[in-house]
Amino acid sequence: MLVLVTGATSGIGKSTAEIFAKNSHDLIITGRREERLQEIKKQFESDHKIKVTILCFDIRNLKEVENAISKLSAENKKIDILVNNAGLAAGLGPIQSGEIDHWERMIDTNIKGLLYMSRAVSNLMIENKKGHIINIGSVAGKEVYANGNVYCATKHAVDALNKGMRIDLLPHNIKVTAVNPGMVETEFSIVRFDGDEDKAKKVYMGLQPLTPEDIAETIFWVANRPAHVNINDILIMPTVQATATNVIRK
Ligand code: NDP
Ligand code: 8X3
Repeated sequence: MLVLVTGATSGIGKSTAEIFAKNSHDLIITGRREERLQEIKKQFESDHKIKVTILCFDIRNLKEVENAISKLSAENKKIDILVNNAGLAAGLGPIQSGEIDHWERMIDTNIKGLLYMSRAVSNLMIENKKGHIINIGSVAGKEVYANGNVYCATKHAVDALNKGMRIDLLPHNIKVTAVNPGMVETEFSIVRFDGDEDKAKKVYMGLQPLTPEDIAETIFWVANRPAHVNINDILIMPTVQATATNVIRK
């Protein structure tokens, strides 16, 4: 299988790329941090004897997305699985004082970036007469929590797009799945709090969050169901987290 993972430079995306690499699948990995992409390529190609293609671009930029996908070799255009993972939360505060730049980053990345990638890659999948799009949503796409307003809205949009894509791509033998995690310890909270690592650590203090590997294993399982089986939607939480806000801490 050839697997394209967006946002593979850290967290869930990197672990997802790794589990497919360990299982001998070729990869196309994307992100903005080229040095990290190069390191990952070098490591995976030498450890797992697979081929890794790097696409370094900002998913918010339609031209960059279309360029990157249209320039893929004929072999690399036969993408079996697209993991729409690149995304972020920026800020955590009430709507009346929300930072416009935070809102635009989240909307442009989590909704528009995901749409640009899905449009470009689903057309290749239609040509190949098969494919599987795995959208990384969130518990924030299932419920809304205080101060999560715009992030929750973007993940609710992913939830809706996941359903819409499944309907539209049904005649084309393309599976569509959403994997929706609760708290996963990655660079997510560092990004959310604009680089404030102390604040980010507090999010996971006194509890055992999910690891990016937990989510990668779920994605890998979803991707490996028989041809006639599609997993529509999964909500996966740490055992100590019942809802977005009901968490047990020590
Ligand atoms: P990380 O911050 O560790 O990883 C985010 C990835 O997205 C990075 O590889 C980053 O790459 C990429 N990315 C962000 N913005 C852009 C952009 N403009 N263009 C291209 N790539 C971009 O966070 P996670 O691994 O936690 O997040 C992955 C996904 O999981 C996100 O969609 C997030 O919303 C979702 N999620 C996370 C949860 C959590 O608790 N961690 C829970 C539920 C869902 P680079 O910076 O190199 O561009
Ligand atoms: C990330 C999970 O609860 O921080 O999507 O919004 S949460």
